Amino acid sequence: MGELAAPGFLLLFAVGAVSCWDPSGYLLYCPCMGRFGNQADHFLGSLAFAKMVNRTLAVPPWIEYQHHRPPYTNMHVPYQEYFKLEPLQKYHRVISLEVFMEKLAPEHWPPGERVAYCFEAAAQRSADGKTCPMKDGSPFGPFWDNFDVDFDHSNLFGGISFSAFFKDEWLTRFPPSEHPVVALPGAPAQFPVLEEHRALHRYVVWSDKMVQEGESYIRSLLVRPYVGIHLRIGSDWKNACKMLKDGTAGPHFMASPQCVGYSRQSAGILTMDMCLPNLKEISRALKLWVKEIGALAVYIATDSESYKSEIQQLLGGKVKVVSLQPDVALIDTYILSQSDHFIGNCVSSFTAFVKRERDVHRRPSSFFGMDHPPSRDEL
Ligand code: GFB
Repeated sequence: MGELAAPGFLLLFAVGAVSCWDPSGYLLYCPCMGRFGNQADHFLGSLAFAKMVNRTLAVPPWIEYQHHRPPYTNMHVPYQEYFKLEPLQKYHRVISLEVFMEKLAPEHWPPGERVAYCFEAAAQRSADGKTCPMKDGSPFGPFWDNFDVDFDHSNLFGGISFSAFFKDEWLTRFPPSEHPVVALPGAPAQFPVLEEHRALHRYVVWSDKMVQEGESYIRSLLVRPYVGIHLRIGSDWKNACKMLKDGTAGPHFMASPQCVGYSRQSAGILTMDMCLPNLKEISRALKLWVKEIGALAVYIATDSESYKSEIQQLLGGKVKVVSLQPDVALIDTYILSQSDHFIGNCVSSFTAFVKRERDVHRRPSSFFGMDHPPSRDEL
């Protein structure tokens, strides 16, 4: 996949001298689809796209939707809050969007000269049919408002996509001399992340703050070996999985290629147990893996009920069962990623992040509903 490390001078250019303008141009986008796992999938694809078109990627903040507790609005959390920026430079030139806006935009991308780039089809929805919908509604508007950005013109394109097939087209249609900053309404990437971009996860490295916080929870609450499980069973998820039950969704459903396979022709079966495991399936998988690794503790990460007492009862009090339900969801992903065995949800991109992180460090993972070939009865 051409993952060559950036030469040393580029590292210096990008890390040390962020206020130097990159004549090869910049790529900006709003991570405007889905929550953390979706945004992380899109981030890997966008990083690959930035490298393909040889533009510095302005790494956007994570958008967090805090509608149920203060500040009851979208939060824009800098990438570096959770991960380090420097390891990304080993793959390609990056700058945080915050630094881009503070140090470079005033001179090189000033108000009045901000061009939005989007597909013609996206602009057709605007009043004049020619304006990119950069700030229409949430999270689009609040995202750019967070950086005091308004767009002055639109540049529409059609007949291309973000795939490698159109690399030359991107380079000839948008030379950096004429298009120094390409700002897009969404990620220039597919969801779920393409199989060939999964390995880019190795450049996503936890921030020191996350490691300290995560490790201190593990030390104080857990005993090794421990099994980590991701229970994605909340109401939005129940609704999503209904599409599988009623046949509207096929085997490729959200993040499911991670477990049924990326090829549409040879994709495995996607069962309800894989999408929405019930207590029976959760118990079966847990008993199996607790026994298999001689676990002394179980960590439950969940978007809903934790089934903590049921699981405690199931394991007969010999295994410590912990669920933190932290305010910062990323603490759950950290603890899951460090577990001795992980059981995830095949369809969830929150699980997909943990699975990729574990693959990078060669830690074992499995999925609910998948420890054995599914039978027809489970469909
Ligand atoms: O991460 P995410 O894109 O994964 O979105 P899916 C799920 C969000 O739910 C996470 C919370 O980012 C968390 O905020 N969440 C889920 C959890 N599981 C846990 C957990 O174990 N612990 C904690 N603390 N929080 C997609 C969404 O979710 O599902 C789409 O991105 C849409 O917007 C779709 O809702 C149905 O891929 O699971």
